[in-house]
Parts: sequence; structure tokens; C-alpha cells
Amino acid sequence: MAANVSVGDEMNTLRAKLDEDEDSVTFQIKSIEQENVELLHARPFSYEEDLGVKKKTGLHEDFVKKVDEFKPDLMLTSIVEDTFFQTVKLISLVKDRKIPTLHGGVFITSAPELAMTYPGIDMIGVGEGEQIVLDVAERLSSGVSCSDVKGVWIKKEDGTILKNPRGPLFDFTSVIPDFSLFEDARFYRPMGGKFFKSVQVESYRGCPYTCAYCNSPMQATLAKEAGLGRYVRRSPLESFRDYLASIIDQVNPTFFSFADDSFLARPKKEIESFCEIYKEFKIPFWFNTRPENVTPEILKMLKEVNCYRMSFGLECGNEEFRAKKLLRKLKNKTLLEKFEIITSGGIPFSLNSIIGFPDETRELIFETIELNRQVTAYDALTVSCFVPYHGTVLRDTAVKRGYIKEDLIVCDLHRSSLNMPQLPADELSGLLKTFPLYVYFDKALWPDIKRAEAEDGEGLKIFNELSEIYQKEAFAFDQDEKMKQSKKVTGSIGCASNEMDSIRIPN
Ligand code: B12
Ligand code: SF4
Repeated sequence: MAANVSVGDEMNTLRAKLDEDEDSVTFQIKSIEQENVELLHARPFSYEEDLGVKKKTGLHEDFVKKVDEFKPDLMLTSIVEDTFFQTVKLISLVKDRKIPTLHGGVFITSAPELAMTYPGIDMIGVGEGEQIVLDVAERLSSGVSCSDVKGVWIKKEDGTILKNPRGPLFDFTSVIPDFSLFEDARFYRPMGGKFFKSVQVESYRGCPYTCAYCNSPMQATLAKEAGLGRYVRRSPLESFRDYLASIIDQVNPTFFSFADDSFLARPKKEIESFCEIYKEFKIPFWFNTRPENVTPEILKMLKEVNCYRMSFGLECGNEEFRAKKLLRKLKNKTLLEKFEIITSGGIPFSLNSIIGFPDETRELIFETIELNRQVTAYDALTVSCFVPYHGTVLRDTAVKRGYIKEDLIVCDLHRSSLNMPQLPADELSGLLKTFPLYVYFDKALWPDIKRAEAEDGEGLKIFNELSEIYQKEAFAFDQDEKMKQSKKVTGSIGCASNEMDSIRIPN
């Protein structure tokens, strides 16, 4: 029997199924990039033709084959919440080989106790992994037990768990990852309508903000509780220069993507020094950041050193809800002023929102749509469904309000896991897929778009027609082409860096 893993109660039966017969569970896996195309967040592309990535024959078979060919002495996994069950399944397929396996990553750190109740999760590393991996590898290669390794938890035969306290925070600026270990095809990524050989770099660990839907603040809290000091750290720029130079030597990338949570959340002087250093490289780059950290001067400096695009979270349109529930305190007026500055800066950017927060209503979501419509020149628009990740303030709210079960582990990110009477999951799914259409098209079309929310014949027909227009217009040109044709467009919505892509709002 096959279980198609989706949400809520299905998750609770999944655990029993794993215990019962691990081979009976199959997972439907779609890449994030493919999902993004379906949700109108990105242009269509082909893995094989555009990225040179060959289709695999099957995840499970390929994994087993790889393990049997490579014969590892130690397996390591890095787990985010939505990949947890996939990992449990993969590990179950090779359990007879009795290979020691160490699990780590953001999900393990946020829910270690829960993770260890699952079969095959017998040894985990909580928190930063650099030192843990070294220590475990060294112990195993000398045939010594790992029971004293800092940060490691081990499931004992009697089912009890040995929990070693975490070691000191790792100086992440002291090591340079060896990217040459990866196959070349791994690096190619679509960005702004083009393909780049992209390497992810890290100049900042942790985030100084405390958004209630995000689990980055949890890292700082856990480190503080463990007496480890300040989790939020930044690279000294001199060593960051050497780090970039070394990566260029290793794999010659054409793009850098910053893993930093909020790139511009640093003193202006440091941004100036970064730009000074980066002049030497001028390789196009992308980062996530918050609108409040932007000034015209900063944007000018970034553009001069080839900043290719940026990503901003707008998240929610109602400023009171945003401040009180999401813990992001910024007036809409200030936010829109910041977006005027960002638009004038001439660096393409994407605008990201989230819908389906605990207690959110349809009316509140329409305030988010309205606010998105007032930002005039974004180059891409995305909307995500709120996910109650472990370690977030809003997960606790969702549990308290009875919207999710306490032991829910989320693995479907494109459908709400919350069972909220005022906003059922089906309604949210309809809003999720039509959100870009509501933002982009004239309000005269809104009744049609409302019809397109439904998953019935007529709804799907309208959705397909409008999506086709949206795809053609919003993604008509890649971002470089748009910039070339750029004219100042006022009173418009959509990709206003190209007048041809813009829909004018009637006065
Ligand atoms: C870059 C990035 C991406 C890139 C990934 C690019 C790539 N090829 O890696 C892309 C855009 C593809 C992406 C996609 C998604 N991402 Co993302 N992403 C990030 C981001 C910004 C950086 C990741 C990173 O490299 N960090 C630096 C490394 C060093 O940190 P780390 O991976 O956590 O590893 C540390 C520890 O966890 C530990 N560790 C990690 N692995 C292991 C293994 C072992 C054995 C041990 C002992 C320790 C250990 O040691 C490391 C050093 O401290 C993080 C936020 C962040 N700053 O971490 C979000 C983040 C990981 N993403 C997140 C999310 C939600 C997503 C998406 C689900 C978004 C979406 N809606 O589609 C998808 C799903 C990805 C998936 N299924 O795997 C969440 C995960 C939340 C959660 N609890 O699961 C994060 C934490 C952001 C957030 N705060 O909400 N992401
Ligand atoms: S600014 Fe971004 S990374 Fe930082 S807490 Fe908020 S959502 Fe998380």
C-alpha cells in the first residue's frame, strides 16, 4: 500500500506506517524550482537542456546503488523539516548495511527529541556541525565510541538517549569549503531568466531580527541558553576576501548567492568595506535582505560592484498584524518609501509574501495583495504558505490554538498544515495559486480570478488562461533585457522595469 504524504492527520499515520512496514511508504518529490514555475513565481526551464542535469532513474534505487558502490564508513545527513521523512525513508533502505549515520541540520537542532523517536535516527549532532563531524569521523576511524562528542545525542539499546551538551560556537570564518568536490552540473541555477554557475557563500551566521514565523532567531536563543554566547556573527572582511578568492580559484563561478539571512543588516561602514573589497571580483551576486536597511547610497555602491538582484520579504499587508503577530515593526508608509528607494536604485528585486498565518483571514490576505500592488517595480513576485516550522514562535501559537497537533512534522510546503475555521486549507490553496494574478491584473478581472481559485473545470480553465497571459507578460524578457529597455513607469504594477510588462492602474 502506498501512502501519499501530504498534511496534518496524514502525518500522524505516517509514523505508524514507518514502524509497520517501511517499504510501504512512497513519497512524491517535486523540485522547489518546478513548484515555483507552477505557482507563477519563475520562468519555465528544462533541467536537462538548460542546466545539463540528467534525470535520475529513481531516488530510492539511486541512493541504494550509490551507498553500495561507495561503501561509506559514515553517512551524514543535513535535514530541513520538509526533508525529514524523506531521510527516514532513505536510511531505512540501507539499514541492513549497518553503516553509522549522523544526522544534523536545522530541523534536528529545532526538534532533537522528536526526531529521535523515529527509526534510523540513532545518532544526531545538535547545533553547528563543523566540529561534530570531525570528532565523530575521528572517533569512528580509531574505533573509539562517540559517546563523549560534544553536541552528539545517541539512542542507547534500552531506548534512552545520551545527550551531550553542545561545544563552543564554531569560528565559521576559519574554514573555506571545498566546492571542487561537487560535480560541475550542481552549480548551475536559473536567476533572473538566465543561467549561472552559482556558488553559495556565507558572510553572516544568524539573524539579528526576531520574526515570529522564522526559525533563525531560535539559533540565538538556543546558543544563549546553552551558555555559548552570541550566535549572530559576521566574517571579518579581510578573511572574506580570501574566501571568495579561493572559491574563484576552485570552481570559477559566474555568480555568488549569499546564504546570509539578512545581508544588509550590518553597519554602513562594513557595507562600504565590502564594496571596496568586492570591486576586485565584480562577479554578479544575490542576497536576501530587509527593506529597512536600504538607502540610496548603499544601493548605488552595490550596483557599482555588480549586485545582480536582491530579495525582500514584505510578508503581510496589515501593519498591526505584521507588528503584533509577526514581530516585524514597520509602518506601511515607511515600507513603501523604502520600496520607492529600492525601485530607483535600479537593481532588480523580488518581492516575497507569506499567507496563511495563524488567525489570518481572507480580508487580511487581500491587504497583502493591495500592498504588493503598491510596490511599483519588482522583477519577480513570490508567495509562500505559512509553515509552522519547529523553533518558531508562530508554531507554538498554532499548537495552542489547536490548528496543528503538537508532534506535526511538516513535509508539504505548498499546502497549509493549519486547520483554521476562518480560512480552510483549500481556500488558502486557491489564494496561493492566484495571488500573483490578483497582484498583477486590473481589478476589473478580480471576479474572474476569484473563479480561478476553485479546482473545478471552469476555475482551472480561467486559471490556465490568465496564467498564460501572466507568464507571457511578466516573464517576457530576462532581467538584463528589461534593464536595457527600462523606462521610468509610474502608476503601474508588475514588472515596471520594462514598460511593456506593466499593467497601468486606472486613476
Ligand atoms: C540558501 C538557502 C536555500 C537554498 C539552498 C541552496 C543550496 N544549494 O543549499 C534554496 C533556495 C534552494 C532553499 C530552499 C529552501 N529553503 Co532554504 N535556506 C537557505 C539559507 C538562506 C542558507 C542555508 C545555508 O547554507 N546555511 C548555512 C549553513 C552553514 O547552515 P545549515 O545548513 O543550517 O548548517 C549548519 C547546522 O544546521 C549544522 N548542520 C547542517 N547539516 C548538518 C549535518 C550534520 C551531520 C551535522 C552534525 C550538523 C549539520 O551545521 C551547519 C553549521 O552550523 C537558510 C537560512 C540559513 N541562513 O541557514 C534557509 C533555510 C534552510 N531554508 C529554509 C526553507 C524553509 C527552505 C524552503 C522550504 C523554502 C521553500 N518554501 O521552498 C526550501 C526547501 C529546501 C529543501 N527542501 O531542502 C528554512 C528551513 C526551515 C526548517 N526548519 O526546515 C531556512 C532555515 C530559512 C528559515 N530560517 O526559515 N534554501
Ligand atoms: S529577517 Fe529574515 S532571517 Fe531574520 S528573523 Fe526575519 S525572516 Fe528570519
